[in-house]
Amino acid sequence: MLELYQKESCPYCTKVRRAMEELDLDYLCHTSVKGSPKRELLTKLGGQEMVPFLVDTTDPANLVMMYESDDIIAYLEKTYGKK
Ligand SMILES: N[C@@H](CCC(=O)N[C@@H](CS)C(=O)NCC(=O)O)C(=O)O
Repeated sequence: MLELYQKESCPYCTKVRRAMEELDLDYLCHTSVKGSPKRELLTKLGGQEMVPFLVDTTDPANLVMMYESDDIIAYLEKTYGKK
């Protein structure tokens, strides 16, 4: 499963959401505003208090977690784009 920690007002998050829409990907969206429990969880998971943050649990043996919108989009296109 793909999980995206994001917030609506963040342009980098918008860019990632659009890419996911274009790739027709289903994902769990965690809206994580400052001070919220989801923000705390994201900081605990990734080590930085920053969105967007992607978690891909599709292969439990190879959990993928990443920040940086461009890196996230490149990963999604490479992993889930048309071959
Ligand atoms: N280079 C990063 C920039 C991400 C970024 O600046 N995110 C801002 C929100 S737009 C952020 O997380 N700021 C700290 C915060 O909201 O707590 C990317 O492309 O993903």
